[in-house]
Amino acid sequence: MGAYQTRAFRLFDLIDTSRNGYIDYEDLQRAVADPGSAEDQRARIVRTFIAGVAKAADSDKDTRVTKTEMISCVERTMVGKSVSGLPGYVREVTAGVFALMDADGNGKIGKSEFEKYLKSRNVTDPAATAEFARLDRDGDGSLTPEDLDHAMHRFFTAPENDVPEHWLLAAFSA
Ligand SMILES: [Ca+2]
Ligand SMILES: [Ca+2]
Ligand SMILES: [Ca+2]
Repeated sequence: MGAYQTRAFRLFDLIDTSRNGYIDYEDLQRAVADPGSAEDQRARIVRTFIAGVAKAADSDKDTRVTKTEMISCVERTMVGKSVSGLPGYVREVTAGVFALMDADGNGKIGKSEFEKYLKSRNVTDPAATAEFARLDRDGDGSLTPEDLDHAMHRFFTAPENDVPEHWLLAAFSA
């Protein structure tokens, strides 16, 4: 199995909270009590991905998505295509993760915002913190929405193993 398949399956397993081997509406998280809170934002990100992938990947129309369906969808819609061609729901998820990290809402993510985000998601792996420098393509100490679009594109399409992924998986882990 190639590197992007492995990453997509890690994401799949995080989303499949009912552990039945499908991404389906059982995996949708209940609305949280506090609208606008970080937990609510995060639940929306997960819902956006599930709804998008349910539409884009369910080739046999049985209202649930298998890993095979997800990978064929990734290969059909993302692999070999440019960053600007990322499907709408994927871009929406990326924008959601960006907003979750951008605590002060200034349209950029500083290193401390990135670290706070990881901490809030209970991610303590030093490799996760080190992703900031790798995501910051121009090295100016802050991340733009475009940086995350590129990272998302690499997550789903790059043939190499060593691609930043904690920043994304953190938003999907319960
Ligand atoms: Ca299906
Ligand atoms: Ca910010
Ligand atoms: Ca930058």
